[in-house]
Amino acid sequence: MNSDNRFEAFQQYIDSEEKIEPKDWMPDEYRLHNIRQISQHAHSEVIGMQPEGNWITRAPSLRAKKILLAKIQDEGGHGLYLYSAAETLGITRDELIEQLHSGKAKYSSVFNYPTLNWADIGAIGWLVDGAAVTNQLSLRRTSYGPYSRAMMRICNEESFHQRQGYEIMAKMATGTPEQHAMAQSAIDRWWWPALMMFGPHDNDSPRTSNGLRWKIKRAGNDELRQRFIDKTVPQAEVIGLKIPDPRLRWNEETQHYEIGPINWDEFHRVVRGEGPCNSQRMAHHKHWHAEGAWVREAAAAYAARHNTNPVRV
Ligand code: BYC
Repeated sequence: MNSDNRFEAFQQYIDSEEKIEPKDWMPDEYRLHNIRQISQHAHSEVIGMQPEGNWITRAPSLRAKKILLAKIQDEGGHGLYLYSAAETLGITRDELIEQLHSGKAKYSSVFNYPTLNWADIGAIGWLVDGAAVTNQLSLRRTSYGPYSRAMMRICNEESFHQRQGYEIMAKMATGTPEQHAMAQSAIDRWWWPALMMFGPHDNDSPRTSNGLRWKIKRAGNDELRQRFIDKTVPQAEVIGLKIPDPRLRWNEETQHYEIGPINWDEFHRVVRGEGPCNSQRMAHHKHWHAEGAWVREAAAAYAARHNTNPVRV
């Protein structure tokens, strides 16, 4: 097969909804696109543990603490499945972490905002996991097999996370006036960053065209954002919280909510590293990665001695 035919056969394979597996031939651009997206996703899961981890010692009850611990542990697990999926594309875990530390690899902008009160934990579960699962439900059908299979399991857990966040928000929003005010403050601060998680508008999204062509992405950024808005606005109404957007309105004709403009300057600033917590998040990751070096060395030594694959840490 000459190389043109190879590309054509690859595209036909994708178009017929077959999954690409690690040992299949794939164009380099497809491989690199997946490494970028999957590793960005993995880094987001792991860095995303930080804003919530901040509240483990201050959870308001033992029940709340147990749930939060389990949820954060789930996010760490998601990171591990996704790093493993990225490694099947011929990049090592060390290289992936090095790309995060050098700033070459991104992670989701939303994790560069602080968690100021307990309601923020509810807002993260409800809005951030809610946005994530809206995106990830579509990614279950992504064309790269290991990524798609990781998404199946992740989605089951994320939808549970979304509900635990909504439970916290519902309790606070219908509690004392002070609790209600904390819940409203949390939605005021997390609503727009959650919408930005979906990425720039489609006409300003350089990766979308290849992403859709290769079925790595199964829907555009705007379509997914709209799905999230349409299902979340009524949830806010049920618990008496106001969406912080004076231009929000229901369009009877399109049967969708319309929103005001998103502050893309803020988005680009945060992605560039100038958000409220970027430097804190990276410093924390670098510090604890260095502290964990002895665990990785011990695992590698054990594996060498027992002739097994190193335990992934
Ligand atoms: N933040 O052409 P575009 C979780 C970048 S964590 C930062 O639209 P694409 C959780 C984008 O990378 C789940 N950067 O790109 C964990 C690109 O730059 P590069 C997180 C962003 O890839 C703990 C440029 O902007 N979910 O659930 O077609 C606690 C242009 O964008 C962002 C995922 O990671 C952003 N928000 O579409 C709680 C989902 N948006 O790479 C919860 C997987 C865009 O060219 N990722 N950029 O330098 C995706 O689905 C896609 O990568 C995106 C962007 C929709 C995010």
